[in-house]
Parts: sequence; C-alpha cells; structure tokens
Amino acid sequence: MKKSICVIGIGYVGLPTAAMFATHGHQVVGFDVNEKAIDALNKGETIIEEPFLGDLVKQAVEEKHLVGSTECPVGSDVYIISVPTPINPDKTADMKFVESATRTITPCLRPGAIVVLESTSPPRTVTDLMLPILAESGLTPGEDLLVAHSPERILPGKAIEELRTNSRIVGGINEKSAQAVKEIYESFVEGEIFLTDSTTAEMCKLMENTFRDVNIALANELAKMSEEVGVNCWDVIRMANQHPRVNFLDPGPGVGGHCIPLDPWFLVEKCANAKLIKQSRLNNDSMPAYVMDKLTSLLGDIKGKKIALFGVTYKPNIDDIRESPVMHLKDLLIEAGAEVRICDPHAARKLENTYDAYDACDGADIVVLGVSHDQFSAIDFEKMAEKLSNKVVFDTRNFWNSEAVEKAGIKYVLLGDGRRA
Ligand code: SAJ
Repeated sequence: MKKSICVIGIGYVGLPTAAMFATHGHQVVGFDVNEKAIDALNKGETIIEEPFLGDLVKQAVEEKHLVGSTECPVGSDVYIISVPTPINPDKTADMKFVESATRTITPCLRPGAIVVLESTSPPRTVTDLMLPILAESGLTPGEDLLVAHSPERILPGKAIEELRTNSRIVGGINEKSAQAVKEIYESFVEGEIFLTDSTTAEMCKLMENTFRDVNIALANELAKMSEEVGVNCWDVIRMANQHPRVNFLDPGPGVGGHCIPLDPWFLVEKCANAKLIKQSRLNNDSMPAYVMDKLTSLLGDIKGKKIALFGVTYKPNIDDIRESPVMHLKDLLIEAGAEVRICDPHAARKLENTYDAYDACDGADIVVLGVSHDQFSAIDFEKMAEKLSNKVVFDTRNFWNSEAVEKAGIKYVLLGDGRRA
C-alpha cells in the first residue's frame, strides 16, 4: 500500500533509500538541513558518486514521487532516520544527529506513525535514547506509534544493488512494530527480512562491521609479521585461503570510511569485554604511521621529498574520502615536510590540487599506490619511469604487476613483502 515516507538525512544511505521507496510506489520527502543537497535533489541531481543513483533520483524527481525539503513534513505515515553517527575525539558515539532528528519528528507524529532508525548506533539507542523522546508525542510506542531499528548494510559503490538484494534485519520494539516495518521494506527488498528486537538488530549491525575490522586487523598484523620473518604475506594469504575454512582479508594502509573505523568503538564504549575489538581498531589505525615508517626507511629524511600519491579515497572506485587512511598518510607526509602530489580520478572533484598520473610523477622521489582504482591498471610504467627522479614504487595493495614495474626500471616495494623489504 502506498505510504507517505519522510527520509531524514539524504546522504550516502538516505538518498538511495529515498529513491528506492519513491520508485517503488511510495510518496517520499527527503528532509535534510543541508540546503545544497536539497537544491540538488529538487533538480533531480545528486552530489554523491554512486553507480545508478543519479538515474534513479532523476526518475523519482521527474515522476514527482520524491521531493527534497528543509522542513520536516507533519503527519507522514513513516519517518526513516538515516543521519550520521560520528564519534567524538574520545571515541564515544556522538549521537547528536540521531537525537535532534528524533526531536524534530516527534511533534510531526500522528497516530499510527512508523519510525525507523537506519543509522548505525550503539546498543540500546532505540530503547534508551529514542523512545523517551518519541513518547513526548503523547502516542504510545508499540501501540499507536511503531518503532524499529533496521540498520543499513549497503556497500558504498554497490548501494543500489545491495539495497535490493541484501537480506535485511528489522528489530522492532515489539512484534507489531517489526511486522509493520517489514511490510514497508518489502516494497523493494528481494532478500530475506529477519524480524527481531531493536537491541539485537543494533548488535547485529555493529558486529558485522566489527567482524570485518577484526579480520582486516589480522591481515595487517600478518603483513607486519611477514616483513619481520622475511616472507610475502600475499603468498601466505593466497595459499592459506585454499584451506576450506580460512578466508583472510587483504592488508593495506588502514581502514577507512564512515562505518568500519567507527562502529567497533560503539561496542568498546558500552561493553567492558570488547578487548579484541579495541586492539583490532588500534592495529588498523596504526597502519598509516606504519606505511610512513616504511617510506622513511626507503627515502631517508622525508623533508623536501616529492611523493606521488595514487588514490586517496577510503577504498577503490568511489569518491568518498571520509576517514580515509591514505588521507591520513598524506597529512603525515606533509607534516614531515614532503611535497605530496595526489592523483585520484574519483576524488578530484572534492580536492583542491590533484594531478594527472604522469604530472604527479614529474620529479617524484617515490610513487605510493594508496588505493587501487581501476584507472590505475592502465598506467604505462615506461612513461612513469621517464618522469620519476628516483625510480621507486611502494604498492600498499598488491595491485600493480611487479614484473611490469621492474621491466620499466622502477624498483617495486610491496607492503607486507618481507622478501623485498
Ligand atoms: N579493507 C581492507 N582490506 C580488505 C577489505 C577492506 O583494508 O580486505 C579496507 C578498505 O580499503 C576500506 C575499509 O576497509 O578502507 C572499509 O571498506 P569495506 O569495503 O570493507 O566496507 P565499507 O565501509 O565500504 O562498507 C561496510 C560494509 N560492511 C561489511 O562489509 C560488513 C557495508 O556492508 C556496510 O553497510 C557499511 O560498512 C556501513 O555503512 O556500515
């Protein structure tokens, strides 16, 4: 049945979600305090690089099923909160956006309203933070006000596909709430929808990202240990992964994005037993400094060195630089007095100074591959070699073919390869 839906926060998750509901039979308002995002939305445009999102938003806006607004509509059937949940400098969750979104919608609620929290949040956010505020509406949660947490779990770069095909968790404050929210998402979710309580749903989401973080920490530790004992971690991973019950992730210069580097801290804050989780976070956060140390041992004093930095987004083939470990590495290099030339075809729009691949290499002392964007597979290493003043490449992702690099007369150094260190 057609519903009026208000999506609060039209960022990386809210906008795809709003567009999906709007193209699947519902009337949607995208509400945000960011006027730029709302203006763009009402022109049918997007300020986010995400495959298929632009066309979907354009279609929804042209069909008048999606409008942007800086004011929260009164009396919508459904309110979906998808605002950021950043962390404070002391690594506790900063819940001010969830709190203010909840306060904003409370006076707009009418009997029968449904409220869904999609933002990744610490355990007990729905019960302890949201419900007391929502109850100020005078409605009775679980009866004439249905509330649930249904965490977003889409992979940036594959958001539209995953919104449709992933399974979904709906954690209601009671069964009636969970069932009602399930029926709404069924309009586009093809995966299975699991019903549970809100705190279990919060834990599921946090532990999914924590699982990934802990496993990446293990891969990063393997990379460091491999350099200590003189083996190539990438060989170890390739062969160990042949074991039917082993599946190593990839080491790299650290873990970025707006989710995985943050979410495990929400557990550390709430649970004294989250010890492995905390250590894994620290391991992953140590990677930019570790890469910096490797560069220092390759180049000597970093001061005055020219570094060509290929790829600064938090992962390949997207434009998102939030919490990017390579941006952190860039800051460390600049602090140490290096001149850093960034080449990043995806982030170029967001950064002031970026260079074409070969201009970045002009006179450079080293090329650092930070992120393996597809475009970098087409690099002509002969042409690169002509530009470099010191012919060295440091690959943090095992992306470039060592033979092709070395054939061009460039020394190839690989993170986690103790045979070359
Ligand atoms: N990374 C590695 N090694 C790997 C895999 C990833 O170093 O083997 C790094 C990436 O380079 C990147 C970071 O981890 O810096 C995170 O990238 P990602 O692709 O693992 O995850 P995100 O942050 O883009 O999306 C995650 C997803 N969660 C899981 O896969 C469990 C996604 O499904 C969630 O919806 C999203 O977080 C979120 O919004 O919470």
